[in-house]
Amino acid sequence: MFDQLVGYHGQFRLLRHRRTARKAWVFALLLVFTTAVYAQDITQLEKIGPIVSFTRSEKAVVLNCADKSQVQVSVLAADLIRIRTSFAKPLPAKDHSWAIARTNWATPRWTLTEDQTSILITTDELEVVIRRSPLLIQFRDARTHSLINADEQPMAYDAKGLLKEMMFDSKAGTFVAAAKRLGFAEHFYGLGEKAARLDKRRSSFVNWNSDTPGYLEGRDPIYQTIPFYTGLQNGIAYGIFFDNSYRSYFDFGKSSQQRVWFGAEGGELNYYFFFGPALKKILGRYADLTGHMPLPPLWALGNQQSRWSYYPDTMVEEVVSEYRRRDLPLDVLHLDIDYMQGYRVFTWDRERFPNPKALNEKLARQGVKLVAIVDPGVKHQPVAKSAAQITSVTPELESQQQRYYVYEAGLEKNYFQRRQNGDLFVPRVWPGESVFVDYTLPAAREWWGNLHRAYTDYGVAGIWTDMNEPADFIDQTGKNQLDVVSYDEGEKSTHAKNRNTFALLMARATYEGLERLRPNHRPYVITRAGYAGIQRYSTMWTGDTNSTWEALQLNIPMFTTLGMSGEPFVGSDVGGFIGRGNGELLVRAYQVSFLAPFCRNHKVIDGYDNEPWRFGAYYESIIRKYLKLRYQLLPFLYTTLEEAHRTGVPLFRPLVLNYPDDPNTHNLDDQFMIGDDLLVAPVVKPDVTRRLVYLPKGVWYDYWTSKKYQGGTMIFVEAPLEIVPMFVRGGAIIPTGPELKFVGEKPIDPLTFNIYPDDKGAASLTLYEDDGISPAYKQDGFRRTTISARRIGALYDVTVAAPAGKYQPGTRRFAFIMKSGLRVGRAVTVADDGSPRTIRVN
Ligand code: MIG
Repeated sequence: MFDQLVGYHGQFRLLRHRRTARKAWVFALLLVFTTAVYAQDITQLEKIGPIVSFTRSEKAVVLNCADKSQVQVSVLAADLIRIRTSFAKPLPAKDHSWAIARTNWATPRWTLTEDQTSILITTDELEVVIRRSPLLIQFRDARTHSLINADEQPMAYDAKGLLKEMMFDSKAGTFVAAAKRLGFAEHFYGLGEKAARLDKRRSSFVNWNSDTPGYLEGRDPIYQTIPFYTGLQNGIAYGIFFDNSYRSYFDFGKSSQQRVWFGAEGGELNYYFFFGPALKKILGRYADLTGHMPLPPLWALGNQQSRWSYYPDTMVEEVVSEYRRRDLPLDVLHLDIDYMQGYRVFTWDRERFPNPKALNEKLARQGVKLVAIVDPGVKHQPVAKSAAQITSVTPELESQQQRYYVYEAGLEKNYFQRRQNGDLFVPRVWPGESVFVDYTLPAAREWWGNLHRAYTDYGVAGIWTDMNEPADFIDQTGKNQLDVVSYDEGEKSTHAKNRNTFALLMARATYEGLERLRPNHRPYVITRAGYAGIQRYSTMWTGDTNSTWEALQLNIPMFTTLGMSGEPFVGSDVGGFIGRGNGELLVRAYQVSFLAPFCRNHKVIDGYDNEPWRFGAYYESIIRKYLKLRYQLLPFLYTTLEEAHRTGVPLFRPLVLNYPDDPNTHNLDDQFMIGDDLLVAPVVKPDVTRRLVYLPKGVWYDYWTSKKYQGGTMIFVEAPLEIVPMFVRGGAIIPTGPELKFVGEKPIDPLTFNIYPDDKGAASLTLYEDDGISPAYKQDGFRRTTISARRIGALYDVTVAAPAGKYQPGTRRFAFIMKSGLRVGRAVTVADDGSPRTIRVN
C-alpha cells in the first residue's frame, strides 16, 4: 500500500517540482502542447465537395457531393437540426451514440425549396440555407430571416493525413472539422467541466477525459467531455452539440479572428444545431436530446462530509457524533477507498468495518447515510493454487486473499477489456495490477450493476464512482490504452473512441443496478469523469482541487459552466482537496457551496484536516450559520432543482442565463444565481471584506436586511467574513422551512413564504414538493402549489391556488411574511388544508 501512496503523491511532487525548479522547462513544454493544439490548421484540410444531387425523405434531406461525400440534414424539431456527414463515402447504416436519450422525434412541419445556388429547409423557427458550391450551411431565424450561425468554410477532413503527426492517436481515424464564423460580439458558454472562466470566447479546448489532480486554471483537458456549447450574440442564442466521443478540439476564436472551429481525431462530423433565441430553451432541448437529470433523493441536497479515508467504523461514528455535538447539520458521510480489502471493489475490510449493516443502522438513527466509493479497477488476481471456491452468499464479507470473487466472475464471463491481440488489458490502479470492465457490453453493465448489492444489502445509500477517465498509473495520458478494444455494439472499436464514454457507461451500469436493487428509492450516484448524457445517471463533482484561493475562484465559473452544459447537479470539495486550508478560506468556500447542489467537504489522505470545526470556534460558527441556512432554504432549492430536472435549466446559474440581453452579465463570473430569484456574490479572495456587486434591471432586496435596491447598476457592499452578499429578485417568493439536523428530521412546519414584491407590488411562486425519495414523482406523486401576492393599498392579498398532483404532505401551517423594504412585516400563519384561499398580509 505504501508504495502506491508514494506513487500518488509522486504525481503531486512532480507537478510542484516542475512548477518551481523548472519553470523554463514547463514553459517550453506548454508551448509544445499549445502549439500542438493550434497547429491543427483546419484550413489546409480537404473540403467537402459541392452538392451534385439530393434526396428528400420525411425527416431529412441527404446531400450527395461530387467527392462521394454524403450529408444528412435531419429535422428533429422546429428548433433542432442534425447535420451528419460522411466524407468521400456514403453514410454508414450504423448510427449510434451513447449520449443520445431520444431518437424518436415527431417530425415538425417543414418545407424544402431550391434554386440554382441553394437548397432551403424551413421550419416554423429555423431556415437552413445550404449553398451547393461550395457546400456551406447557414442557419437563419425563420421569423426575421436574420443570420444566426454560418459555416466559415466547408466541412473538412484530413484526406491526406496532414495532421496524423499531430494527432494524439495517429491510428484513431481521420480528422474531421467544421468551422463557423466568429461574431464580433459573440460569447460562448458550455463545454462541461473546464478549468476556465465562464465566457469561452478567445479560448480553445481539448476533450480527453483525464485524471488531473491539483489542476490549475488553464489546465486542459481535465476529467470530463461535454462537447456542447452555446453561442450568444445580441441576445440571440444557438447551441451546437458535436456528438463525437473521439479526442475533440474546440476553438472559439483563439487561433483566428475569423472562425470558431471544432473537430475530432476520428468518427463522424455529427452535430446538432439548436436555436433559442433563449439560452434556457436551448438547455431544455439539449436535455430532451441527451436526457433530463432524474431527481436524486432529497437528502442528496443535505450536507455531506468526506475524507480519504474515514476508517475504522468507530472513526466514522466519531465524525457523525462530532457533527451532532456541535449542532452542525449532516446527511451523508462518504467512505473512500480504505473500506475495502486491499482496494478490491465490492468487498469490505472486516477489521476496519466488522459489521457494515450495524454501522449503517447506527448512523441511520442519527439521520446519516453512507455513500461508498467504487473504482473501475478490479484487482487482477488469478486464483491462488489450491484455494477453495468462496461459496458464501455474501462473498463481499469473506477474505479475498486466495480468490477474489469479482475478478473470477468477470474473467469467466469475459467482461474485462482486452487489447487488440486478445491479451487482458492490465492497468495499474489502487489495487495494483487491475482490469477494467467493458461497459459497452450490456451483460457486463448488468453484472456490474448487480454487484452493488454488496453495498445496498448493508444499507449503503449511494455510490461514488471515481478514477473513471479511466485513470491508469502506468500512463495517465491514455497512450498505454490505445489498442484496448471495446465491443461497442459489434463495432469492436478502440480506446480512441471509447475513452471519453467509459465513465458514462460505468455510471449507467451503476445507476441501473441501483434502480434494480432498490426500485422504490431514487439512485444517488456521483462521478468524476463523464460524457454528454452523464446527467441521466449521475451527479458530479469537480475532482482534485487545491485548498487555495485560486481554486476557490474557479468554483463559480465551473459550476455555472457545468449547468450550461446539461449537468445541473454539481459541486466541489468544499475548502479544496489537496494541501492545507485555513479558516477564512473554508468559510468563503462554504459561502459558495452552501447553495451548490452537491455540498461536500472532502480532503486528500495527507492533507490537513478540513472539517468545519478544524480552525476554531469563530470559523465554525459562521459555517454553522450557512449550513443551517441551506437546510432552511431546502424548499426553495428543491423547487429549483425540480425545475432543472423538468426543463434542463440548472439550479446554479450564471447571470447571463437569466439576463442574456444585459451585456454586463456576459462574462460575469464572480456572482451567480440560484434559480431566477436569488443572486449571490461571494468573496473569493483573502482579506477582502467589501465588493462590487452587479444587480441587473429590476427591484432587488438585500437578503439580510431586506433593504430595497433598484438594479441595472453596480453597488458596493460590505462583506465581512460573516456575510455573503445575497439579493432577492423583486417579484419572488422564497419558501423556507425550519432549521434541520438532517433532511426529514421533522416536518417542514411551518412552511414560510418570504414575499418580495416587484415595483408593481406583485410576487409569485410555484412551490414543488414530493416524497423526496421514491420515483413516484415521475407519475403524479408530487404537489405544486402556486402562491401569488398583490398589493391592495397598504396591504397585500396572498392567494394560494388549489395544489396540483397527488402527493400529500400531511397537516402543517403556511406562514406568509412581507419583505418589502426595511420594515419586515409580521408573519401571518394559517393551516394548510389544501384548499384555495386568499389571505390578507401586511
Ligand atoms: O488517485 O480515492 O478524486 O476524491 O479521495 C486518487 C482516493 C483517487 C481521487 C478522487 C478523490 C479520492 C481519491 N481518488
